[in-house]
Amino acid sequence: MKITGTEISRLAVPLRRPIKTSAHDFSHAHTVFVQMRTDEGLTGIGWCFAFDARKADALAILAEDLAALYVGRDPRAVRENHAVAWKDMNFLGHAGASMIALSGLDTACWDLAAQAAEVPLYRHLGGGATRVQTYASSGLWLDRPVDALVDEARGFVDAGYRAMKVRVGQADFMADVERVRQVRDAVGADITLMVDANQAWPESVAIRAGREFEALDIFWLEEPVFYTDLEGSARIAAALDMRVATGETSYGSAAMKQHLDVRAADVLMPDLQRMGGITDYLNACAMCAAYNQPVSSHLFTEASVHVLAAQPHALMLEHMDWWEELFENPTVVEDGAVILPDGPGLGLTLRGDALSDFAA
Ligand code: SMN
Ligand code: MG
Repeated sequence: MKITGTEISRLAVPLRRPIKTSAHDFSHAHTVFVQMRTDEGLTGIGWCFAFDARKADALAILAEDLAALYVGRDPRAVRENHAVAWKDMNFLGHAGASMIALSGLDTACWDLAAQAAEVPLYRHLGGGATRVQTYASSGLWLDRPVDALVDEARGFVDAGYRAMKVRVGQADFMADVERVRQVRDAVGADITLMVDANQAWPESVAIRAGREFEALDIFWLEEPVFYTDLEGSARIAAALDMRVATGETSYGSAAMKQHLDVRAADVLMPDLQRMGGITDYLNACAMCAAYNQPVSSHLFTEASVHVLAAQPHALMLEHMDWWEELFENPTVVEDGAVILPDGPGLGLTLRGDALSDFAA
């Protein structure tokens, strides 16, 4: 089987609930959508994105450049294909835009490899789980007035979620604590709550805020400090009884190893596109296992669920609804878990009009 070519489409996908965190204020996922074709009529899909149209245009050019390297290669040799792209990326580097551009292609190639084996991707990766515990994450943004925040939290429970993440990170951290307290009161003790500070706090504030969140039985405190401050994050993780989660902003499994070496957090949450796709995400998962640390995900629910279903040490899949409208069979959440699709590969069926509906 050979890859014959790759179509790259630029989409502007509107977010149902525009994002507001201490680091983001965005309304669209400007998406680079990848369709990798084979001589046997299979199509593998993947995608990457930016929050800005011109940045996504730049990603599309880089993805087109890397896609040429896949032509004529066997899609089942995913790691070999990845190595070819990896070598080519040496000049621009294994981080930033070039890494993000690789992720859509590498994901599409894994989709093809599993389709060729006629099994769902999670089975191809050795997974047995047919459902993965998840948390609602496309909402509970920082700009919600507290009444709306509480309503949204109740809505997630009604929709079948058993866990959700509230954005924090205000300079007045006690205002965050009060908002989270109101959510806790509304959803009750049985619902798992996480908080995400999106790197906003100095170390000392993060520790004081963390103590308050511990009293509210918060499952994890995410990205308390600037993402390169691994030692600061490690000190926060050591000072708190609650879990600290981080890793979404760092690139590649090598960065995950640096996190693990200094015990920067209790849970790592590699981001599929910052891992450059599934190949290096799997490498990061293997290292988490070797360091006896749980592994989670960041964005990209549809692809990450396959990776986490194959990790016995997985802890909570992030559920984001951003790309759901592209597919005839959007992600199903039942009783707090994402149900793995049973079709071959990623198991996603692109809606006929999706690419034209959202064309940038
Ligand atoms: C996040 C990251 C990027 C965009 C929106 C929200 C957040 C998360 O850090 O972890 O979901
Ligand atoms: Mg986060």
